[in-house]
Amino acid sequence: DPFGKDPERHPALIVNSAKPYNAEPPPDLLIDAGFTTPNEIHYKRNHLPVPEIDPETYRLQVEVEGKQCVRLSLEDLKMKFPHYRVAATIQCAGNRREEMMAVKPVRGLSWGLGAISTTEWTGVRLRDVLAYAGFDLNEDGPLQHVQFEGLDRDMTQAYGGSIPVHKAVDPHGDVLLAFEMNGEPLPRDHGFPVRVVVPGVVGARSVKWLGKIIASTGESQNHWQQKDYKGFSPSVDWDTVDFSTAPAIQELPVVSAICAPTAHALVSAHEDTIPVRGYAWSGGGRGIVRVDVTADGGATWHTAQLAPPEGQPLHRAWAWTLWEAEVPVPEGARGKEGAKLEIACKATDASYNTQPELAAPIWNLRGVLTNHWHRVPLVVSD
Ligand code: MTE
Ligand code: MO
Repeated sequence: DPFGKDPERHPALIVNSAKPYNAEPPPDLLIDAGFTTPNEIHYKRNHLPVPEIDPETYRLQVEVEGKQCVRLSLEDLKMKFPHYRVAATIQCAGNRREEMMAVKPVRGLSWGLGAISTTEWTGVRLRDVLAYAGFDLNEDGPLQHVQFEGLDRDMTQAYGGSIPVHKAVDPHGDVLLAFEMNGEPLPRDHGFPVRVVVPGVVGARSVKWLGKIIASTGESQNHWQQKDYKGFSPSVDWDTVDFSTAPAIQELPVVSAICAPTAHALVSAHEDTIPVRGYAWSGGGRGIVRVDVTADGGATWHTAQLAPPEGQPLHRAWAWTLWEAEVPVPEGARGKEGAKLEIACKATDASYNTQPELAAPIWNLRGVLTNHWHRVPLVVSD
């Protein structure tokens, strides 16, 4: 069993697939801990068995095309470069896929709203390591991509991907080679001993168990860069899809979700308002400027109280914003036992992007980029 040496996991996680291990925290647990997600309940997304890596013999290969390859030990990484701490949310492209599946089946794991988590990462800057390996930070040259390769592999391939060079070397881009997660060494599930953290970009590019970095003219040719993690029209199906026609997902669109109450929860017939809590986040460092909640299908909206992360600039906002709102029970349902209602939320980011109302117009065969209004059905009870 290639998965026989996978680590132990927290029993509260909802398992979407055991081998490889893919799991998410239940909605209330996801935000109950507050701004940062405890490592044990951070969602876990593995495509392959978790590799066993000896930190003593670990070497990171760094190659800048046209220069000699550099090999760095874990100790080298920690000693040669300044350390940075960055609070960043990582979200899987498939977060909330189960809602897209409800429109029409898709291929992929059935994620709820928990394939997103927030961490204080500690590591060194990718930009510093690239410069050390000979990358000229001042030249806009032919090397337009930075590729990452993981040490997890099966018979045919390793996991990998790439990001555009401007993100990789931007001093405000905060791309880290992280060795700590919330002040602890990276857990095995999250990439021990070193992973990339690409803030504001789809989780798929934050390559875990990092083995190799290549600054290159071309994009990564890895399966997960070329043949997966791309968006298509709702009219494209598995017979007609041509993955070469769509760009690899990098920055993600704005998203939000209601974590409490959960679906089919009871609203007391004696209460006039419903306390609602959730998260909102957008890609590209676009901070959240507003979250609106409705209990009447969008006729009226109640603006949520935001708890934005402290000291995070609005256009370099890598971490999510938690929010809460007191939403009046609509006239028609107030005090009426058995009445059904539905609450929904949508967020607006710093570029005034907001979420589409419905899933059907953004449906795609891989079930990625689900970001329509998040809806939660409720029942009034005594
Ligand atoms: N890196 C490697 N080496 N192998 C993987 O399977 N999964 C990617 C990314 N990095 C993956 C990887 C995907 S799709 C996501 S969403 C994130 O890791 C998940 O990170 P997490 O498991 O720490 O939450
Ligand atoms: Mo992912």
